[in-house]
Amino acid sequence: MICNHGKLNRWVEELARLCRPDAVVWCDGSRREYDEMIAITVRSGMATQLDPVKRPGCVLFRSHPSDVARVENRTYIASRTKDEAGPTNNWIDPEELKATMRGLYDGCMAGRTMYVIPFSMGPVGSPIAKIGVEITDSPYVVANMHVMTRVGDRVLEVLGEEGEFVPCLHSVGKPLAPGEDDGGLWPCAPLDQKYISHFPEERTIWSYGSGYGGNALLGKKCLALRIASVMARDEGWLAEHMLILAITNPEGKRRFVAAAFPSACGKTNLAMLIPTVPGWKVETVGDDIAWMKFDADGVLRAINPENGFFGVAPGTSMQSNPNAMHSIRRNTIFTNVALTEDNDIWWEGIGYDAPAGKIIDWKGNEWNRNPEKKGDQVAAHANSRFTAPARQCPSIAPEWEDPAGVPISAFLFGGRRPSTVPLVHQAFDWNHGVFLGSIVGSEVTAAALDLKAGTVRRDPFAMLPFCGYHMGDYFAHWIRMGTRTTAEKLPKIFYVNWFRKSSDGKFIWPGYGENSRVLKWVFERCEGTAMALETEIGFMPTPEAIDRPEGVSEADLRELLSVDREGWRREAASIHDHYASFGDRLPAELRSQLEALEKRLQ
Ligand code: SAT
Ligand code: MN
Repeated sequence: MICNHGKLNRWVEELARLCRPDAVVWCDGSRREYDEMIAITVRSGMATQLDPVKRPGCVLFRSHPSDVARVENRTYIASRTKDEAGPTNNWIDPEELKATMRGLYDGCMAGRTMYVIPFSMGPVGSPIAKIGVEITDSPYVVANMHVMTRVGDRVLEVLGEEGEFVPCLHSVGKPLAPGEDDGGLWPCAPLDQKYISHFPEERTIWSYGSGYGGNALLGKKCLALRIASVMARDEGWLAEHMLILAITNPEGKRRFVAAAFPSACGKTNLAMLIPTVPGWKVETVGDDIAWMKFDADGVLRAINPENGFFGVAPGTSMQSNPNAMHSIRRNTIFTNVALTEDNDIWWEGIGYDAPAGKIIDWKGNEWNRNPEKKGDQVAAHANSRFTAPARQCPSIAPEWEDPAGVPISAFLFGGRRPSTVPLVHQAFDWNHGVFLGSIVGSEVTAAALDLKAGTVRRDPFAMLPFCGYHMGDYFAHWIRMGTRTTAEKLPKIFYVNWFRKSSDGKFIWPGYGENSRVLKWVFERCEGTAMALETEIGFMPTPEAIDRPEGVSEADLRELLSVDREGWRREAASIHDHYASFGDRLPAELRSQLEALEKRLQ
């Protein structure tokens, strides 16, 4: 298809002159094109075709060992002023950053093909969807974008001659000399040359030097969260790091819930949960991102802007997430998992021992099954991934591609909190709910990174690495959103914690499918049928209101549903520290929420 969009054509020409690829290819989003991308990478030795019977249409990639995850310390919000980016983002002056990056982009695609990928985040043509165009020199990125977004001619049609798009420029940052090739290895640049840059005022993304995940698939974290959060602030909607699920009661009544958790809290598992409560059903709309707008009736409607799942492989098993395991049976791109002798995949926590025969680890070496406990000799990298089409998920909700979105009844927030925070509590009202979102965090377990074990690493709304502007203004935006419709139409807000531990360090709540018992209470609160106690921290179920799962005693449940006043007083003190970093951009409403909590705890 010929592109008639003047601005887009000029942008592509300008970048072709700067990056100097051998060829420019416009992507049409066809199956033939996807197959060609896979064929190119298999031929070059970068990808391995998996067993056509066990894993039809599946391939395995191994990245460079230095390029295995998002690089937050190389991720920049280059707004005009540092203050606009706020205390939670890395900032460089946009002109300075562009000058540096232009130098890097100069000739960076030598020996490679430049692909132009028109893509839609959200069902093509949905009033909530947005269009992006990614330029990349990586066929791996093209194939992944085919799965994770909606690519191709349909998008150019909607874009027309002057439609709006977010320009996304990506290069692996490894130009080739004449006659040189990658030798079957994953191309990328050294860490100090990696830049994942966002220009929020221009709504533009420039990424250089990494081929992995959110650094390179620019529709996901870069567009759908960092840039979209800025658009949402300006245009009065919400771009959130949330899963969306549908829950249906035995009478057939459906409600939709969106939920935000920091990483490693089981978001994908919750989105695909199989309820243990008889007669109830949970279906998946999305597992990572939600875009939400009020419709003409004042109902908040959400779409999943993505088209696939980019899930963490290790720990995914038929026990923890059978729907994910079924989703990755075919047409799936695996990255950095282990390869079995019969050309299948394997990872730690897949639910069975590695099969007999040679196992090739994520670095491409023969795996030593009995490492003498030296270092972490895992076969699959801890952040290894599967890229799978959402439509392959057995629990996918029939409405998942509805361009109008699904009506949201409730928000859940949560984190890993071994103490203090109960299994579930409900906010008194919208502003109290925004307060709960603003204090989301997980307790640091090992003496990891920069924090002492036992301290809470705050991750407000699970947006810490993804908010494209000042977090204090982001809180204010949430407060403002609560004034756009009536109180009855606003989603109810809940805080959940699946991770309470007993004094002997064991999880009290079994989690996984049993979390449906909490979802049931949430559902019934939205219906107005469930009883609740008013406590210092919010509305809470009585122990009788939650069906007790096997292995949880009455005393356990009472502990899970009690208010730890001493713990919450310490929590309030820690929230003061957390809030101090936002200075005078912290909305007064949240300061008064904290004061009111402290008063109630006195
Ligand atoms: O690598 S991604 O940013 O796409 C996923 C994640 O790290 O959460
Ligand atoms: Mn995520």
